[in-house]
Amino acid sequence: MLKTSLTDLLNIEYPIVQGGMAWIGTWQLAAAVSEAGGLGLIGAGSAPTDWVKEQIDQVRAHTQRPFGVNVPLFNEQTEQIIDACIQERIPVLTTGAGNPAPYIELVKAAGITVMPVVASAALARRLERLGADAVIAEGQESGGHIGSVSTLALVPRVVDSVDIPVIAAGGIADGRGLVAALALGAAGVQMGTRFVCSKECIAHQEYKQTIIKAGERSTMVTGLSLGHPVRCIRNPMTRDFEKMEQNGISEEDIMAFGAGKLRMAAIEGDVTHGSVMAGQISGLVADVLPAKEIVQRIVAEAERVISEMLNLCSDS
Ligand code: TUI
Repeated sequence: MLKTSLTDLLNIEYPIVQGGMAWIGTWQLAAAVSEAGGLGLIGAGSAPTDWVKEQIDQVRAHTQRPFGVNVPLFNEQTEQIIDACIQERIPVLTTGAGNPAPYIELVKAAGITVMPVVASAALARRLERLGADAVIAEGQESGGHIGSVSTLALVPRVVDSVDIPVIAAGGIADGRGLVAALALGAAGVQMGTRFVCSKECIAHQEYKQTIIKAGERSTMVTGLSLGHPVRCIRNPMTRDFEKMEQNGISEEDIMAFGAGKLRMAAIEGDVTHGSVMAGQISGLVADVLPAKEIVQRIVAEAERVISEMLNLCSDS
């Protein structure tokens, strides 16, 4: 069960992709998710190219299964990182926070499967025409850098606009979310927040506990007025950020204030002054589990929900 066009495309067991998260999407998590039968991703974030190469080597040393690298397109070394991915012949490249049109042909020519994150049906259509193998339709429930459309509205629009597999992201952390995504026509899901609270994720314990303590109303979006919306858990840092935006502080000064804040929270564990990027689904995440158990529980729950739904349709 749970074989879809995505499991076929990626040669993976379950239609579950890990979000490629800056700082904390390291080889430990990527290898664990891939070993569990999903697709693990290294999050290049704003890291230098050499770091990404080391992570690729480490994933390869720990699993034979397919994996990917996520490159947010604001990384100053985007071109070098993509070149390194091509040299390394990684199985899958995902992109985020921008339009990857200039890179698709080159990456595809290296035999790499390309799956851009999109926040609109129009960009999904354009990228399919340029050769994208699948798209990740990411709703504004997600953590970190986001678009403006919610998952429930975005995914069916993207599904109706392209013929390639669509991966739903944003607001998904359990088997019910996976089934809902499949019901919308998606071929799989991508989850970030759920995998932050995994044993293998290197995020600081304080960061994981902040997600566990959060409810569904605990996040807010910073940077909307600057055109760089980022969802994080509300804390003194987001309140300061909000005040700066309201008081018309210059974009340059606000960006300088924001610099380094994700590392401060995720690595150093300063969840008061740092940026705890996480999705609205934080409210549903209640424990830290091994990545394998996260994947297995989601698959078992999805299968149970699907069979209950089939019962709803049976005559007896
Ligand atoms: O990339 C993400 N989420 C991220 S990247 C990141 S790293 C960071 N570090 C410090 C400060 C801020 C960020 C944290 N979170 N998600 C993928 C994503 N891509 N969400 C939305 C989009 C998107 C938006 C617009 C993709 C394409 C797009 O197209 C615009 C265009 O040019 O048409």
